[in-house]
Amino acid sequence: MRRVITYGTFDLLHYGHINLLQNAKEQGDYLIVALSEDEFNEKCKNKKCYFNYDERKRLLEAVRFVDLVIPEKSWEQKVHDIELFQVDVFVMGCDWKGRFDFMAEHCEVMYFPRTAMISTSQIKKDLKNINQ
Ligand code: C2G
Repeated sequence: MRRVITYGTFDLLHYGHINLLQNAKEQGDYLIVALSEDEFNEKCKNKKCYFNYDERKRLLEAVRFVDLVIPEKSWEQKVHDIELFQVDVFVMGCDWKGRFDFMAEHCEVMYFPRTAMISTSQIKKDLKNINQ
């Protein structure tokens, strides 16, 4: 079984996330999503999510490309995750291109194009404008 992993916040789950998850799943047979916990988002990624961890996890678990959701608690857990879950492929969107090349010692590293014209922050901005 070829195992794939990806990491992210996945707040206000949208079709850009789904495209990434589909691309990731297509690289293997089993997709693990390491989902940023609320504390990690706030302290390390400067992100305040609309949906909390449990709500984001629930949404991801309903996506047919996703086989397992685990918590992302720190930037440093990735190599441990790769070894623990015997991961073959690490996938991220191209906005991270190069940032995780060090992982190539442990598994394949793949970056996919981001989906244009959609992001969680843009959704929030658009909704704010609608209500003004
Ligand atoms: N993404 C995408 N297209 C978009 C928006 C997001 O392909 N229009 C991808 C991102 O490149 C990322 C994944 O979807 O690979 C999740 O995006 P975010 O939830 O914004 O996650 P991020 O803040 O990039 O967290 O340790 C790594 C971090 O946890 C990644």
